[in-house]
Amino acid sequence: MSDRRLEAAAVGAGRLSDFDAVVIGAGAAGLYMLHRLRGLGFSARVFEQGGGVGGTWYWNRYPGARCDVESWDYCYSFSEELEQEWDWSERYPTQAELERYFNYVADRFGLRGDIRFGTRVERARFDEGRNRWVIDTSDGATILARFLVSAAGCLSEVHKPSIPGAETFAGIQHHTARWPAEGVDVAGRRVGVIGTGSSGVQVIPQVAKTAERVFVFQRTAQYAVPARNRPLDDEARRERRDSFRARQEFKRTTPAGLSRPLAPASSDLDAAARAQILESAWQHGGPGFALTFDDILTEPASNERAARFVRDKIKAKIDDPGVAEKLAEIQFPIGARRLIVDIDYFETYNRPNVTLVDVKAAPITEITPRGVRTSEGHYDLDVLVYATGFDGMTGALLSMDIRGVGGLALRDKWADGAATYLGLAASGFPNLFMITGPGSPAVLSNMMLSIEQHVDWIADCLAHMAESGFERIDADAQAEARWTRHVDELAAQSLVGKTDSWWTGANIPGKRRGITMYLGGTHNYRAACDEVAANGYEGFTLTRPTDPP
Ligand code: N01
Repeated sequence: MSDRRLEAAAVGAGRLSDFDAVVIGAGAAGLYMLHRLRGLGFSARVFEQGGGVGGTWYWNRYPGARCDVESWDYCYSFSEELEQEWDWSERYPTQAELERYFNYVADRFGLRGDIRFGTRVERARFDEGRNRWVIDTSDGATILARFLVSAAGCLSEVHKPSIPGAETFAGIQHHTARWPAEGVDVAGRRVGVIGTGSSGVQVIPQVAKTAERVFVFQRTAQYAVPARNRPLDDEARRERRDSFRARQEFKRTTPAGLSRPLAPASSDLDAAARAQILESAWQHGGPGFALTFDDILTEPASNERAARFVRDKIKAKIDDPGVAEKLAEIQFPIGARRLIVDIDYFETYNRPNVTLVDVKAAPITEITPRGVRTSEGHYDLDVLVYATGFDGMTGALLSMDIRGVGGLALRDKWADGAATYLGLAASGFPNLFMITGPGSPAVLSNMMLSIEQHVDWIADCLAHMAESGFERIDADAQAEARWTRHVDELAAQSLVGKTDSWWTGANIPGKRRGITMYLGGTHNYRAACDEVAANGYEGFTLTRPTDPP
């Protein structure tokens, strides 16, 4: 049956609705986008595959899951009332507290009524004749929308490596990002954890507290700096609330969107000054350690000084010199992969029930019904935890079948790498916006700040279109090519672009290697987006219904 006839059948069955905008995802980005759309008087519908709001903080329920950006920096700033009403209890918020926050926001702004939970967007195609997106959802409905906004997230598409025999494991197995809400009882059990990225580093100390044995299968040793988490007392909360607006303004002027002071160049300092700065950053704790010097990601010598400092700190925490060596044998520049922030991670290896298994030296060969086999032996397990990460940046977008002008599939357009204009739009996909899409600072920044910046930019663009009678916007191919080249050039100057990680797509077999995030800093990125808007959406073609085709 043709698409039009399918639609006609859907209308007949009462399954077709027409909205100004459809938003994919009810995480931090989707919730705020819905709020702004409502403010513009747009009819909108959000589709969320999870059973509740919060996105990342809905799915990642594993023990120890916690944000590593400080609570008062990792929250919305669009509402002064919200900022006054909500209190954070710790320096770094737990998954549970963040999920409560997003539920509070959904209720506070009455957003739930426009969200369809447990419903995935499967397909979306742009109908050029009507300038409408035709969207098919997992519940069998077809929806028309003038605008389609992806708030699907940068880290939503789970990566589970294909290991021979994985399906035969007879025990309990879960990916950290699909952890069951009711939890998993590991008490007295033998637990294996594959992966030592941010998720593995958070879950391992927690399961080690009650499990009989924990086997950590480490392929790549990683830097981690202490979180130095602590509860916030009334005084600390008052101080943060009072300084919230000023901190928010300051964050907008910084490269990563964090409220820490800007760093000096390592090469401008003598050895004593550098040592003092590194020690004080270590004592302060948190991901800002990667920003200790402003040349840390560009100057190999500056990077190596900070890297050596952390490797020595790691070794000093571990009782067994052989284990210490394996944990501190880190062979990439610090900060070139997402710097991990830990709570008692390395100390956990001093427990008698925790064993580090070096699967770089002796790779995993198969998963059996009873556990994990490496080239050196078999590890009997009752529970297997996959802390193996995500198909980042493009995974969620490409898990849907999105087709633009002429039926071009986004998957085909991006077969050789994601090309976007400003990380907000893709040429040939009119009226589609991406929040924190590839080509924007995204996960290299404070996500809440970047989400608000994108949502505000999109909402302002929609308001401009409505006021000026435009019904269609598409990024120009030349503007997209220029921006994508700029993103690539910035990546080439940084140590980040030269290192294998999920940031560079190296964790996904067959994925084109290359960094898809904008490395020029959120402050410069914001200025670039603002300039495009101020120049009448330069680099985009806007069309009125009366314009000739
Ligand atoms: O995933 P990862 P993640 N055999 O890709 C290993 C955010 N986040 O979920 O490095 C053996 O970093 C893989 O090994 P290797 C944050 O942005 C934030 O931990 O490829 N091992 C690696 O050790 C973060 O960067 C927070 O050699 C295999 C691990 O799995 C991002 O999410 C908390 C393997 C994957 O690490 C992703 O972090 C959590 C195999 N076949 C996450 N396949 C906070 O805010 C994969 N691995 C604190």
